[in-house]
Amino acid sequence: PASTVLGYPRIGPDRELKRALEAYWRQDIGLRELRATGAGLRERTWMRLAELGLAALPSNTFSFYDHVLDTAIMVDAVPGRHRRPQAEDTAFAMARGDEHATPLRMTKWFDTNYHYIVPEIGPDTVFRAVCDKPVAEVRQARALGLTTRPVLLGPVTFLLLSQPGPGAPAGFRPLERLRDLLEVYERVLSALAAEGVPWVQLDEPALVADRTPAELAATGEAYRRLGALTGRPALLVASAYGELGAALPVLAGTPVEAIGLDLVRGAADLDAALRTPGLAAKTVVAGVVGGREVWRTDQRRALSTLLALRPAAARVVVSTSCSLLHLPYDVEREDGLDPRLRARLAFAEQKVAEVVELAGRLAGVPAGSPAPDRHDPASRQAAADPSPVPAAPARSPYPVRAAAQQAHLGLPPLATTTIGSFPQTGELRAARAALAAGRLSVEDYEERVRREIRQVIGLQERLGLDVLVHGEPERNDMVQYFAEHLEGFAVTRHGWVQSYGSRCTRPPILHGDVRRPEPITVRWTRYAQSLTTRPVKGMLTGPVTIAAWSFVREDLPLARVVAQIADAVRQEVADLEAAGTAVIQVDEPALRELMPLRAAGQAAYLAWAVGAYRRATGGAGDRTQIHTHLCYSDAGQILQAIDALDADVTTVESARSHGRLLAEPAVAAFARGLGPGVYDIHSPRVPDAAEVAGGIEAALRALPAAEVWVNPDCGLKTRTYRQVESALAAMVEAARQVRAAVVPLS
Ligand code: THG
Ligand code: ZN
Repeated sequence: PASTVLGYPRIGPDRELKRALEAYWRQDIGLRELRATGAGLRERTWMRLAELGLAALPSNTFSFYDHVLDTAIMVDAVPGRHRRPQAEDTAFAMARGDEHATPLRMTKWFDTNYHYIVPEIGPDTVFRAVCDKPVAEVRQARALGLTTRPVLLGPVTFLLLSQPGPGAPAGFRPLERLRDLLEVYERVLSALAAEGVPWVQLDEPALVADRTPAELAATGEAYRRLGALTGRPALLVASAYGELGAALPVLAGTPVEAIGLDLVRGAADLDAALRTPGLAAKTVVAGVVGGREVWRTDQRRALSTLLALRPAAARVVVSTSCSLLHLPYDVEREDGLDPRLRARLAFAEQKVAEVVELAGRLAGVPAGSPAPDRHDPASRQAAADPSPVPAAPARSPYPVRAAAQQAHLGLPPLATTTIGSFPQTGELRAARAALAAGRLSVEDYEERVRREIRQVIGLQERLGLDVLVHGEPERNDMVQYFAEHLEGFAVTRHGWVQSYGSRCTRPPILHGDVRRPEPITVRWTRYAQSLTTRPVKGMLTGPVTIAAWSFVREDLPLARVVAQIADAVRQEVADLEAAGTAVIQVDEPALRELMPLRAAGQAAYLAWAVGAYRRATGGAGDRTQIHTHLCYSDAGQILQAIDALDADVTTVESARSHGRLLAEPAVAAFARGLGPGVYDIHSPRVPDAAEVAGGIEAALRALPAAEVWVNPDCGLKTRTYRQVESALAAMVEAARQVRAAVVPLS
């Protein structure tokens, strides 16, 4: 029976890759040991997939950091500043930067919580085939007696996800380099054919977003050309994260042997496939098992989709809707979950078993049997959706509030603050583990947390920051923490999912109605405020982000689920305010992430998402300053929506995108507090005051001084105290210098 998956988690069931990477970066282990860890993880994955009965195994889905980055290295699109003798070190220099070079930008991968490294492509980038990695994985699997299907990021998606290199002329688009890049892909395909590889998978998820006629034409050209290569492996072009729509007939008109469809989020591709005659001679790799959801697959429904598809294609292979990268490994290990909930869940291993089972069932239905009647329950998002009614806005217009807040807070222009979290020390993590294991009492643990808060407040006072934070020492993760304190959520013990590089999260599982049994953050914020006369910001996560970074129930429209969370956040805002908190930050870093990939659904999404945010924050009084923070959101593109959030101050990432944000016309029109991050916290590099001052001055060229806030571009959780102390000292010093130089003394 024909079965496969488009990709698999790679971090390791116990985050073995994370541990090895971080040990290598600390120079505790060498490259040999790091490579051995990688090889062990790949072997384990292939053996497990084979054991579960999967017919066709993918390879090259492993990565030491990110598969888009690996693709840039495979085509030798490596900026000169990042070249190192070993490919792994080149990748790490590109991804993380080091004392010699700033890193490439990092951004969200489609509508997921995974982040990829953005390649830089210019008119002069010299492409060259560097096939070592895919070839080495094929050989490693072959030594185990296994034939694999190497997975490559497709050339069209690779260029569409790239950004113009630093020297590129205005208006240059990386896709202009497609023809040159195809030469390299031809060489890679030939090299894989020479290894005896029968099939190669080319991932083209960029085709599920709206594409211009020129982009679709380029796609057709690319696959006609790769298809015409002699002596090549058979080609599977796979989509994911939505429907191919207009791209489907384009691909069907090329000589590729197989097309992969996401029949979960892109269910409309089923009818499109039946109307696409070019598919009749091809294999359709049918993604009927969801790679984004943790719920068990409805086998009857999936089988009916597979049977309906049969007449459209020469062969139907059962598969997943996308790579299983976004799921934890194994739900069987979660013995802390309510068994009734666990019985409804499927993580990566269970999804593979579902694919295998469906392939067996499909094979058991004789070809030519009539397809059963399809019942297509409208998809959840499209279901009749009584969009939540935003609470009547209790707040005055922004200028009125801003004056009230200024009178109350008395902050200087270019006020300095941080995004909320301070470094999570090993000691703190150990204390949390000891608490969980019953080796530390709640009282002792809470005293550890209070000690950390005292240190963080003391540090910020010494550095001279204007708006302080308590540092979030009580939180493992900004979403997990709230999920642990709200009804309706379950949390896992081992359910780690890669976010970027070595960093992972454990997405909570939202399975029931959300309710806040009692205040969650108030006592920590109140304690921090008791230690200082400067304002301490309350720190909350917004309703869209809590939903986006969880696995959510599917029996209610998403807008309704998010509105329930918003009501819980609204109660927390009210309690913080009642406790005397003058500044409350409600982060919405995932606002952009849940945005539909196609324009058609975006306005409706933003309307309900913004409505939920206002429902969460709109109960605050005028004097209470509401902050929000968005990470890697290409904030310029959704600044209008950010404006509609009606927060008083917005902090955003902008350090790594080299002032691109500030150039957006919408920034000049943004008449509220704005803190474009002045240094990149995702890199271990520590900036000096002059560099930060440059960032502040750039902001002042786009915005009036009264609106500019000075802050890092994200939370400081992943940094060390050494890095944070120097960087924040530089930041405060830079703000002081610029204030003295450009802001007239009043
Ligand atoms: N939480 C969640 N999702 C996120 C972020 C987050 N998505 C976007 C962005 N932030 C991604 N960044 C990070 C940054 C740090 C970590 C994870 C994602 C991180 N994780 C710890 C690790 O891997 O060691 C584990 C944290 C824990 O103990 O729970 O540092 O902030 N949900
Ligand atoms: Zn951030």
